[in-house]
Amino acid sequence: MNSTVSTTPFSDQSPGTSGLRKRVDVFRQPHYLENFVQAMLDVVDVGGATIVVGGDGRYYNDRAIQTILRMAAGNGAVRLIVGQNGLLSTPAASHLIRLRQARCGIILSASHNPGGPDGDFGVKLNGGNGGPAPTSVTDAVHERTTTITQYRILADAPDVDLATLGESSLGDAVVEVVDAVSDYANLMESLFDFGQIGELLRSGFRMRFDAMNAVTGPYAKEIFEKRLGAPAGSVVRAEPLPDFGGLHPDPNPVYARDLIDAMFADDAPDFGAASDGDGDRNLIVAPGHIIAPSDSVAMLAANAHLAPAFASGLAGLARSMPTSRALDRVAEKLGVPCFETPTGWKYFGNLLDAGRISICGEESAGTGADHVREKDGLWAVLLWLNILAVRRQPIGDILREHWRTFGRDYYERHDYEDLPTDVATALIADLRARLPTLAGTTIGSLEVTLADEFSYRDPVDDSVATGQGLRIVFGERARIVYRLSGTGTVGATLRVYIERLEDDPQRQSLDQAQVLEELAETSRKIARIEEMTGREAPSVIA
Ligand code: VG1
Ligand code: CO
Repeated sequence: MNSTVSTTPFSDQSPGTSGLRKRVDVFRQPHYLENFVQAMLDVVDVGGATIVVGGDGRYYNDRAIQTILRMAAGNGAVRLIVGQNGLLSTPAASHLIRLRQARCGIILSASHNPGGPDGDFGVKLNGGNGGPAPTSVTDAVHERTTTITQYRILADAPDVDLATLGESSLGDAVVEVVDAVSDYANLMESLFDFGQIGELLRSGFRMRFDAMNAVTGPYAKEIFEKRLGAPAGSVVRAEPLPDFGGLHPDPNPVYARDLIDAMFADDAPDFGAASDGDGDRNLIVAPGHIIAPSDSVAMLAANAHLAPAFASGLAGLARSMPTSRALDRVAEKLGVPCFETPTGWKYFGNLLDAGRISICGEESAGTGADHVREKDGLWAVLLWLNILAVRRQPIGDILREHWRTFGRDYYERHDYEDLPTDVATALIADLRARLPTLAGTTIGSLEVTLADEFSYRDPVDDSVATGQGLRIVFGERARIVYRLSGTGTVGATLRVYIERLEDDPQRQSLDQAQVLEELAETSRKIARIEEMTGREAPSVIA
């Protein structure tokens, strides 16, 4: 029976973010999840709609999904498409929304954040194009959460059986449990040359894909081992676990230590990769070298024509502002535009929908293209494999050749985590106020050619996003960017992005930390980091 439950508004969701990410405990408070879900359903207006629902399988996924299904049915949605066992990787959910022409999708994930009873949980809304809801929608959802007084849910309905494929009814709605993997795997097969990649993988070439006990395991097994014939065991940590086996499912050099160790060993495989909790990020590792995500997207773009999906060329490229400028130089050579967007995948959505770009990426291990509207970890791995299958050269050689042609951007991101929010905000305000005095000055051997706060006018719909990070640019040579994270669940995180271009091939294989040392020191001085936060060094260097 459909019932209306009284509730009280809350304002936990920050405007501008496409979802809500909090500790599991917070989500378990009475009416908490329900409030947010009702706010989303109100804004989207799901009467008569088809909705895709699925998550990364983290702790609380199974409970939350039952609540969401009952609420979607209670709000008049007519078809609820759910991944088997409630699982869908974020890119697979994006694909299903598009394939089935759903009005929206609700994705349950806190991405690369840790899971388990003490970990994080999250819910986010994607639109009918398959991408994260745009700011206009997320702001409306935020607004709604602050005024909401009741939500609608099917009371007394039993849990839906999500283990069995097929249709069942929930009130007046149909729940359709679908194989989480097959549609996505078919999409990948339509984009890449599986014949050629299969030959490579069966030729003695060794790959290691680390699913980090998260959602990509079943996808990777199906695609790499079953369809492409990679030897069994090429995919490791392939079973999605509610607590990710205690890991942070974050494919960075710190949390993907296992993979790095394997790739730096004497008998390293030819190619290593990992993905995050919900499958939208990727890390690519060559034997003895971690490929910076900013480099990876540039190399993928430079070689994309080798894959069937891009055989006829690229419409354009885009990167988030803090991502290194390696991609810009590839775009220049290809003669296509390169857009610079604020951090967050939703900004690529309009450009992709309008056909203005074909490939895009972020420094935070996100790479993707026009096949879905989310970044896509396995897609990036497959494009790399397709390129390797055609070029038949070691990945390390391709990397060095790319640097010789385009220059190398030494790149690091320094995170100062868990700062008091007022301290972090004050630091940004202080630096913002001093930006005008920096332009034209010389710091060490570098001249500041631009010091500003980044804002973005969307070339498709003219919407404007302001306050998207402070940047200090030293011409083509170097750059420092400062911004506050929008995805944390406790305190504030200051991210400082540092890059330095080296186009002398003799100086492209130096120690990264050493090359960047002076610039890193400059980044701390300019922003008075120690003075204002008491921190002498970042908590994480990625
Ligand atoms: C981080 C990354 C950003 C990414 C976002 C979501 O945001 O820097 O590039 O788009 O996470 O990624 P922030 O605001 O914390 O810097 V995921 O894998 O959580 O969907
Ligand atoms: Co993610």
